[in-house]
Amino acid sequence: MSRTGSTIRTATPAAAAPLDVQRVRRDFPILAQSVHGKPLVYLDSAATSHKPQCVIDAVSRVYSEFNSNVHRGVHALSQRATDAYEAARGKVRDFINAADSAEVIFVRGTTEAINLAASSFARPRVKAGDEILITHMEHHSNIVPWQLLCEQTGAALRVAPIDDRGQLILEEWERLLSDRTKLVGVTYVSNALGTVNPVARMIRLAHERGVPVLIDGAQATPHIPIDVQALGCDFFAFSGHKTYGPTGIGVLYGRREHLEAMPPYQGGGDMISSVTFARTTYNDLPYKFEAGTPNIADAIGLGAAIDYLRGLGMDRVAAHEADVLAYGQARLAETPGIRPVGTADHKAGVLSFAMEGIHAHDVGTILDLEGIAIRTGHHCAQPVMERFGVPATARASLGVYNSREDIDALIAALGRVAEVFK
Ligand code: 7TS
Repeated sequence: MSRTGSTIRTATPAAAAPLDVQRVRRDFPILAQSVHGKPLVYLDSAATSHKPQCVIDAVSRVYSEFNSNVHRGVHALSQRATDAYEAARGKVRDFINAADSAEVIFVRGTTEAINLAASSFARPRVKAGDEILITHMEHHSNIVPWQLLCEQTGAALRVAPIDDRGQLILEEWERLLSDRTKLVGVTYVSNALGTVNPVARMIRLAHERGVPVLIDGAQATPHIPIDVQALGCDFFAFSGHKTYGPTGIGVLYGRREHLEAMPPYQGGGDMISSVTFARTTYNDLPYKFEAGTPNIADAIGLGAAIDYLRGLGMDRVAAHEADVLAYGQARLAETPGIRPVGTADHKAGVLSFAMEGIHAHDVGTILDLEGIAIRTGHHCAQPVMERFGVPATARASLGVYNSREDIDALIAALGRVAEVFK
C-alpha cells in the first residue's frame, strides 16, 4: 500500500485551456432548477458544495450493485466493497499526496478529524501549564475541541490576533509560539473571511521549535491543490461534502509516526487484531482509528469526487475561482453601502460583507427570493464577528461551477435589497 518516492500528482499546466464553466455546470444536476421562479444561483459552497452526477452515480452504484460490509466477508460482494473502499482511500492519498494510504483515516468530517487528533494525539501529551496555539479566525470546530482539552488538562489556549483585513499577524503568532506550546492548530483558509494563511511557513516555524501542527483544510481542499508532504504538516483535516463529495465522510491525515504512537479514538469492531477479556490488541493503521462499520458508500463517493476534481485539474479549478473571486471583490467594492469583511491579499472562495443598516439575515432572505443562495450569520466563527464588530455577515462563497454571471446576479439582487430598505 505504501507509495513513497515517486510522485504521481497531475500538475495541470497553468497554461492549459481555462475551465469551461458552462460544461462544468452541466455535471451538477441540482443547478438546473429555479427557486422562487428564478434560476438558482448557488453561492453557498463553503457550507456545502453540490455533487456532480458521477458522485451521485458512484454512491448509487454501491447500493444497487455491491453493497456489503468491508474487511470481513469472503463473499464476492464484500470483496468488491472492500476493494472500492480501499481504492477510495488510495485516491485520497494521491489527492493530498500522503506518503502512504495508512495515513488516511476516514472519519465523518473535519469536526470529527480534529476531535480525534485532540483526544488521541494531544490529550496524552498535554498537561497543566502547556499551551495550544490557534488563531482568531478559526471555525468553532478548531476552537472548541482545544478548549475541551484545556479544561480536561489545565493547559491554556492561546489565540494569535488578526489585523483589520482579516490576515493573521504572523509576528504575533510567532511570539506566542513558545516552549509551552504543545500543538498548533490553524485553518488553511478561513470560512468566514476567505483568508489563506501562510501555512507552509507556519509549519516550518513551528517545527523549528519542535511543535506539531494540525491544519484545518475544510475550506482549502475544494480550492487549492494540497500536498501534505510538501507542507510537512503533522495532521490535515477535511470534509468530503465541501469537496464535491457526500456528507458524512471526511479525512484525518496524520503522519505515520504520530498515528502509530496514538491510542485508538473509539473502540469496537474492525479496530482490533485480537480481543480477550484480559487484553485487546489493536489493528494496524489506518483501521486502528476506524472502529465499527465505516461509511463505505460515501467514502467511495468521495473517491469519485476526487477523480472528478483531478479530471478538471486542481490548478485550473484554482485559476477559475481566483478569477471569479477577484471579479466579485471588484464588483462588491463598487457597490454602495457594502462593507467587505475580510480583504486579505491572499484569499480563496469567500466574499463576506455587511450591508449598511441592514441585518445580514434580511439580506439573505431577500436574495433567496431572487433565487440566490448565500449564507448569513456568524458562520460558526463567532470570534471573527466579534473582531469585526458585526453580529453576522452575508457570505457568498464559490464553487467550481460559479461564474462571473453569478456575481452579476448577486450584485443586481443586492441593488434590490438596498431599494427595499431605502
Ligand atoms: N473548519 C472550517 C474552516 C469550516 O469551514 C468548517 C465548516 C468546519 C471546519 C467543519 O466542517 P464539518 O464538515 O465537520 O462541519 N464550515 C461551514 C461553513 O462555513 N458553513 O457551514 C459549515
